[in-house]
Amino acid sequence: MSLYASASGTKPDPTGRPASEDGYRLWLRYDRIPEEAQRQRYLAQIGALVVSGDSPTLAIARAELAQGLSGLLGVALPVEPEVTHGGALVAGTPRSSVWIAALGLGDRLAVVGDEGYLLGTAAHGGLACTYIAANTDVGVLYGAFHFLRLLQTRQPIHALALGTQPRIGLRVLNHWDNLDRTIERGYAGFSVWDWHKLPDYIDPRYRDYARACASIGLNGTLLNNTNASAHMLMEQYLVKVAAMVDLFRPYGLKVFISVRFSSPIELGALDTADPADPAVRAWWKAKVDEVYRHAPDLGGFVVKADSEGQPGPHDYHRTHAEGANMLADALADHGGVLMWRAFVYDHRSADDRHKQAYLEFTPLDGQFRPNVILQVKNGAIDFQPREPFHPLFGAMPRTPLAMEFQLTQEYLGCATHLAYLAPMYKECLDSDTYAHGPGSPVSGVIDGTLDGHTLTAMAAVANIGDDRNWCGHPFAQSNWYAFGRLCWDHTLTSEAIAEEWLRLTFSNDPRFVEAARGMMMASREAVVNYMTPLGLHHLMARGHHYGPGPWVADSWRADWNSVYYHRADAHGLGFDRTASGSNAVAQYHPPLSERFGSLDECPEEFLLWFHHVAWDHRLASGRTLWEELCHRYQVGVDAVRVMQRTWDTLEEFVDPARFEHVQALLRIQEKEARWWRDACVLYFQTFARRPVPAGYEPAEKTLAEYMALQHYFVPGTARPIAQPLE
Ligand code: GCW
Repeated sequence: MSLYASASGTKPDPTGRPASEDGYRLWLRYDRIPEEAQRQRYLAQIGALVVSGDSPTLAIARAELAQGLSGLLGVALPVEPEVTHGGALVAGTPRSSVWIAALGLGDRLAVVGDEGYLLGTAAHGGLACTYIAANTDVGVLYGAFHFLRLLQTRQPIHALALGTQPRIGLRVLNHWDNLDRTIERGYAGFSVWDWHKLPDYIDPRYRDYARACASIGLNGTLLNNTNASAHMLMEQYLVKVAAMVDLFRPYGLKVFISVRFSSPIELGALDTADPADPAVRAWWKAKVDEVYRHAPDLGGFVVKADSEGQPGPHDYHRTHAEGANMLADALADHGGVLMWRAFVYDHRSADDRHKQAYLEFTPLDGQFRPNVILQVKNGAIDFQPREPFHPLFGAMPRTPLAMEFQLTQEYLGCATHLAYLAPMYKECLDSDTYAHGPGSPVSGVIDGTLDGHTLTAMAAVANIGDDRNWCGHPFAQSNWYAFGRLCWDHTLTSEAIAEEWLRLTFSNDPRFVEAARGMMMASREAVVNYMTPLGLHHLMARGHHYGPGPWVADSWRADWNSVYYHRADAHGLGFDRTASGSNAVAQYHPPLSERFGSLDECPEEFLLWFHHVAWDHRLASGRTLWEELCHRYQVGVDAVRVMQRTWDTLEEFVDPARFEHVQALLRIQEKEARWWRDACVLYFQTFARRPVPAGYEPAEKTLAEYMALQHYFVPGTARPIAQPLE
C-alpha cells in the first residue's frame, strides 16, 4: 500500500461528473461503491478482516485488503487477529492461519500449486466466513487482488467457489531502460528507475509498480535494456539491483537483468569473450557468484546476442547454444534462469530476414541446458501491427520457448494511438502451429503442455515510464493489464479483459463499458489498416520509427529498408515468400505451409506478407489489390473517427482530466492515421500508376512533402549509454 497511490486528482466536479484523475492509480482505484444496495450486500458479508501471519508478503496482502475494502465499502473494517464472529474475510495459508487450516481445503489447495489460490465461502464452528486460501503467501496476495477485483467490478460474492493458478511459470515485464534513464522505444517519459539514487533512495513508485504487477499476477521484471550495458555487472550497480530484489521480493516479483555478452572484455580486462575459453568461463562463474552474493534470489539473466550489433558467440565462431550454456552453467548453481533471445538476424546473410532465426536455432534444438529458455518474438520480423506467428513456435519441441510480446507501441503509434493489443496477443497465442497435427496452438508451446516442458515463460517489452499515468496514453495501461491477465490465463478473451479493465479503470456503468469496449476491440485492426494493411510490414520511418516511410531505401543494411519488405514494382506489391521466392512458407508445418503459399488460400491479412501480388488481382471483396489497398487505408482512418465519435458520447461517465486527455490523443491519432494513409497511398501509386478510386479523400500534401518531413528528438530513440568503461 502506498500513500503516493492515493493522490488521485482534484476536487469533485460541480456538474456531478467524476472528479478528475491523473491515472496514477491504474486499475487499483478503490473508490467507495456508489450503488448503496450493493455496498450493503458486501458489507453484510464482510464485517471484519482476518489475515494472520507476519511475513512481509502477508503484511502487504493485509494492507492491500484493508485499504481496498475500506475504500470500496466506505468504512474502516476491523482488522482482527482471529475470527471471533461471522461475516469475516479470512486470508492465509494453512500454515499462517488456523482458520484456513481448519477449513480443511487440503485437496482443493493441492491443485492450485505454488502461486494459485482459492476464493470461497464456508461455515466453521458456527461462523460463516469468506476466505482467500493459498499454499503460499504470494498465492494469498494474488487472491487478495482477485477478491478486490470482484468488488471493484461489482460481482456477486455470496456463493464464491473458485480456484485458479497461472498457466505460465515466468510472467515477466522487460524494461528496455538504460542506466541513464532513457528508454529504448519508450514513450511514457524517462525510466521509472532512478539508478543514480539507488540503493539509498527508494522511490515510492517502485512499490506501486510492484503492487500493480502483483495485482495482475506478473512475477518477474527485467530491469535494464536488452541492448545491455556492461556497467550493470559492476559492483556499484549490483548493490542497486540488490535493493530492487529486496524491495520486490515480498510482491513475488523476481528481478532479472540483461547482461552484455562481451562483459569479460569490458569489465574483466580479458581479450576475448569466447565461451570455450576457460578464462572466460571462470570469469562468468566468479561474476555470477558475485551477483548472487548481492542478490541471492535473482531470477536470472536475459541476453541479446549476435543481433543488431550486440556481441555474441558468433564473434568466436561458436553457436548460440555454446554461448547460452556457458552462462546457464554459471547460473545453475544459484537456481538462475537464462532467457536467451531468438531475435537474431544478420545483414550479412543473403536470406530473407523472416527465415533467419529459424535457420539459426532449429539445428540447436535439444542442445540447451535445462535452465535456458529461448525467448521468441511473436512474429518473425519485429512486433509489426500484424505478423503471422513466428515459425519457431512448433519447430523446437526439445527446447522451452518463451513468448515475447511488445507492450510499448514502437510500431503502433507510440503512446499517442489508442491500440488495445490483447486481440493481437490472442491472435498469436491461438494460432495453430500444426506441430503435432491440428490442435497444436502457440499457447500450448508456450505453456509447456504441447511438448511437456515445465520451464515456461511469457515476456513483454514494457510500456512504462515516469509519466504520471505510467504508460503515456490512458488506454495504454490496458496493454500492461492484458498482458498480466493473459500470462495467468491465456484462454481469457480479449473482450472479457477489456471489460474488466474498463470497469476497474473508469466506470462500471454498462453504457460506458459496452461502448468503450467496442472502441478497444476495434482499435488494433484500425491501426493495421491505416499503417500496414493486407500483410504489409516494416513501412515506418527510419531510426525513430515514428510515422510512415515506405520509401526508405538508403539504410546501410538492406533489412532496415522498407523497400526490402514491400517490394513494390510496376507489376504489383508484396514479398514473395512462396517456393518461387524466399520459401519462408516452408518453415511452417503443413497445411499452413500450403495455405500461406497459395495465392488463393492465403488469408488476406497475410497476403502481401507471403505473396507478390499483381495490382489488378481481385480479392474477396471484388476489388483489385490497388482498390483494396486504398480502401483499407481509408477504412483505418474511418475507424479512428468512429472511436472519436464514440468517446465524445462518453463524457458523462469519465472524469474531465482523463476524458480530455483521451480526446486530444484521438485527435492526434486521426491526424496521424491520415498521414499514414496519404503517404502510403501516394507512394504506392507511383508503382501502381492507377488513379485513387472515386470516393476517397484527397491527400493533404504531395508525396514529396511527406517524404521531406523530418522529425527530431522523437522519444524512445536514445541509444544505450556509450560511455566507455575504464
Ligand atoms: O524492434 C527492434 C527495436 C530495437 C530493439 C530490438 C530488440 C532493444 O527497434 O530498438 O532493441 O528490436 O528487440 O532487441
